Amino acid sequence: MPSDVSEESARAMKSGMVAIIGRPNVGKSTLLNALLKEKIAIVSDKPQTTRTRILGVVHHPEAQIVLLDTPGLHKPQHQLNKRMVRTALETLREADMAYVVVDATAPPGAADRLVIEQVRESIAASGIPVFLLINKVDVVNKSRVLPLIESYRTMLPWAEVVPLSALTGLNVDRLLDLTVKVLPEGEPLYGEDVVTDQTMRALAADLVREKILLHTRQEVPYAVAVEIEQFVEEGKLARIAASVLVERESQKAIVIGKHGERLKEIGTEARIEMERLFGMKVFLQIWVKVREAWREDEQTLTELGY
Ligand SMILES: Nc1nc2c(ncn2[C@@H]2O[C@H](COP(=O)(O)OP(=O)(O)O)[C@@H](O)[C@H]2O)c(=O)[nH]1
Ligand SMILES: [Mg+2]
Repeated sequence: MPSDVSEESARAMKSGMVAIIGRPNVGKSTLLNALLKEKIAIVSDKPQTTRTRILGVVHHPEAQIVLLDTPGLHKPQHQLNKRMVRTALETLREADMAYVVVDATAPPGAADRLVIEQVRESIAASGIPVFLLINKVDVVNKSRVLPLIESYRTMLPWAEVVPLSALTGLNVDRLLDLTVKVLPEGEPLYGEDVVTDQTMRALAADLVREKILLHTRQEVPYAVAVEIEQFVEEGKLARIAASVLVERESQKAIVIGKHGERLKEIGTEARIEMERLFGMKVFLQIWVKVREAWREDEQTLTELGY
């Protein structure tokens, strides 16, 4: 009997990809950041903040969990939105398991049913385990959570149902442990220092967009895209030039604000966060440009990485 077979080597490492799926604004990106304990996905109170698939790697002692945050599933109107929905559904097909995130502050509605229908179709083919995550329980009365779970319970054969708060972190570690249990055995897919596959350019562009979303309302957040024109590292300094695309002159005026005040605030907030994230000084310049109907233009969408 060899004495060097330790308990550790007897327990195989687990590894796999988890798609985070749900309607817009339920807290998918907040959850990704909470699970990673690092902010890599932008978050706002506006729907459709996330436009691309965002990968984050959790290095758990027993598993490597590759999280795939996705744009919210919705009925798409513009070409941009069609691409976003396609991205989410493709991610669901690639994954080893899925989290379906719903919002505890509202009863299941048409938008949630649309999500669950699409997940049902997808898992009929793949058979992957799906967890129902009831998010934002920090702001609802405890007595309302159980009836909510009941109303979702029969909609899909959930592998687990977890009430949680991505904002406060309630049950977030428990979710990780439950996830490890259902992931397949396998070797890690990413190196141990990898946290995300987002490039610095992509992170910079999204941070500028996040600050615009926080400072604007109505149709403006949907009509904004950010393109990094220049990203040059000079020692501990990054020189970043960003173009903000909007669809109309009136939107440009809103983003810039009176005497350029709004754009200045947006720039300062984005720069501070970039400096923290990149660990270097940032010199950020932002221009606002009008490009009519960019959301319908296939070439522009591809150039923007959507
Ligand atoms: N109270 C509360 N708010 C949350 C929670 N998770 C997310 N939010 C808020 O919900 C909004 C949408 O979050 P986001 O992560 O962008 O949602 P996504 O569109 O599903 O990715 C933001 O204002 C978040 O701060 C939570 O657990 N509790
Ligand atoms: Mg999001």
